Amino acid sequence: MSDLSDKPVLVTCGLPYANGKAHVGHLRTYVPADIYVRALKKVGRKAIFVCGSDTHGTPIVVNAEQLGITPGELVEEYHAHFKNLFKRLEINFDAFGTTDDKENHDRTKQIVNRLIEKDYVYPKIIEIAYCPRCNRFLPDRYVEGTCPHCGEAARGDECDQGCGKHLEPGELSNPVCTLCGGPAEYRKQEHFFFKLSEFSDYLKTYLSKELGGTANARNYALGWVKQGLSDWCITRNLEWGVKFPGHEALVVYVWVDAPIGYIAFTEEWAAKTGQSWEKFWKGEGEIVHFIGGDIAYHHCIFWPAMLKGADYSSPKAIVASGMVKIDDKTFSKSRGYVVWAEEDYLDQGFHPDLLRYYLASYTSHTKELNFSWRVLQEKINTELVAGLGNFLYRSMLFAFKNYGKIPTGKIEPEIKEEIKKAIKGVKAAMEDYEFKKGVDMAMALASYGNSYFQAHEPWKLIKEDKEACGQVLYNCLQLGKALALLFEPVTPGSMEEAWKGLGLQGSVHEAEYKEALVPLKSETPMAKPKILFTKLENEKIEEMEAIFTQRIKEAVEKRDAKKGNKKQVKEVTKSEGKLSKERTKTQAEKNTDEKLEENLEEGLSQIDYEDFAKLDIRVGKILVAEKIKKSRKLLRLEVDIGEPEPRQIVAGMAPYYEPEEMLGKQIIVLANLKPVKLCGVKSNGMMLAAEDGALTAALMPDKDLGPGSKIR
Ligand code: B3M
Ligand code: ZN
Repeated sequence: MSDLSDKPVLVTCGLPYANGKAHVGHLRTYVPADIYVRALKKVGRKAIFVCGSDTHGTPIVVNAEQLGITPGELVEEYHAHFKNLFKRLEINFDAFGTTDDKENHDRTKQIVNRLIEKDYVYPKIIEIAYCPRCNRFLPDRYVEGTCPHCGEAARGDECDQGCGKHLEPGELSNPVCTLCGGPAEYRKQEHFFFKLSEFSDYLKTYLSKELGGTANARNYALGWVKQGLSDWCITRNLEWGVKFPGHEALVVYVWVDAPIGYIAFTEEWAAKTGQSWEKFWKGEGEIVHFIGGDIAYHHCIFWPAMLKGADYSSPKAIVASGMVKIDDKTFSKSRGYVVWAEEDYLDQGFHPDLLRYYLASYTSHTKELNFSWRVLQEKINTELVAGLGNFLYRSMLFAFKNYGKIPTGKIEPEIKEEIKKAIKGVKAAMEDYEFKKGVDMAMALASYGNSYFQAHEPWKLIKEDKEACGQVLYNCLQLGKALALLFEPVTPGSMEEAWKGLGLQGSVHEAEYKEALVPLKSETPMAKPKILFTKLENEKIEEMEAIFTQRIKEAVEKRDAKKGNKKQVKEVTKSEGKLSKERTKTQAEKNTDEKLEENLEEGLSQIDYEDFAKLDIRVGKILVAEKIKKSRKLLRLEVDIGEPEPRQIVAGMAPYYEPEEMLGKQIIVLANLKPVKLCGVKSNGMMLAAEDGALTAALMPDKDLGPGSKIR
């Protein structure tokens, strides 16, 4: 397609860690990749699609250790889970291996040896975090501490909470062992480095002139190269992984053997089918990687440098997807903002095509995608059911009932033009990885079909002129055939049904776009058509929302249980601000917080009425309530507390109340608290709330009182 010539294409997807269940976030990459491969085949391209489980690295070892099982046992379970899930979603890989397969061990060793031979690898004594209590070196996630670049809390290999930079061993400040929680120390040890810095010029040219795909991945990577590349430590002290040649106590870093999995899985496919893997990795075949935007660094920098160094072909295109939000909130398993692909979706009886359609058509591939049950319902009911499904079903049903076969007719020129236009548009959009645009263009043909059907009123025409009506229906069914082909990459299962319903031979999966203009055979018998898409009913969506709400509630409870489950009337604003790490506090503010916390911790001591009288607590009426952009927790309120001007108060209530439901409510305000700034917004006063485990409620008087009424 546009980045590509007409050579065979190998498409890959970022490898899921065999470490946890699949969720909607994962699918944002896999579904469009599968759509792309199917669309390639629809224009007659030879395309191979491979992927597999990422089985190495410390997250897997740490998890297995916590569960008391071996890493091998852990990855076996999740490998089976992913494999089965992809099948259920009709994401059809030609090979789906694991990075622990022999093919990958062998290929990784070959590549590392080649890099050593070519003098791209050198040993260096470096400082590695070591836990004297656990008596072991602490690679990657076995150590946590402070990021040397931004000062935020970070893991050994990545500043996950702050600047997002990749961290090399020894870089982390204040290292702490994650196994025992004790302070770690740095000890000297020999490790092996890849001379990444020598590839700067190569990467600059490659990224700016040769690499296709989406601009997001390329541009970030180019920026990083321009900032200067450091050599890359490619060994770790672990037992689980691919052994570093000649050093039994070391394995290669997971980001060395994981992408090499792409080659190993191609080899597995080649062995299975008797074809050549070299044609992609050493020859003229073209490689397209689909990845999540967060792993662009690894794919655009480490990986092409390794391939170049070891004499393999470089990827032709890297396509990076945008982030996924759940109900407009940042995806987070620990907070409950997650939708599991199996238990929340497939096992609930939802058809895979609906989610595939949602993921492809919500927004463009590189933008942020929000998943919500309501939006799913809305999109499915108004687009798939009322648009595409309605047109296909009504055309087929009308033809079946009145003719029992494909009526006699030919494709009229207007219809031919519409089909040609749609194919051209869809093809171009898919070539540019603009999946939403492609789906919208295909849907425009369905709308055209609906208008055509409506305008020709076949239900009247059939009574007046059965032959003319047959011609109208023939056009509709031909449009239906084109639609089945155009939508097959997105909703494959349903389009196979449509294909059969039209009495067509073979499978729509094998057919190409160009067949859309091959006339249907008049007189072919039709079977009773099936309804292709059914409406998502309110009750089901409400049921799903209830499951989701319950999950968030449980997550909050779990977190609160961890915090010690305090039952206090508390200052919501402050504690939320503290939790959210969203601002840096002044020392003075920290001291106040600590004091407050101490008081709460110790239990409240007795006070005199004079102490209480110092507090100016009043009834306030909320005039304005809105979310603060940079914060998940905070709402900005304007509250009438009986003063000439309303007070601006920042409250940590966003997780518990929608801004709209707070409007006009009467609340209790501590009016004489010293102002503070939260997330850059001044808070002049404090809203009172009570917390009981998962429940947080604003205090509100049960009678309508005038704003400013005193609490005594
Ligand atoms: N296993 C998953 C991720 O970081 C990681 C991808 C490897 S791709 C070679 O998204
Ligand atoms: Zn330790």
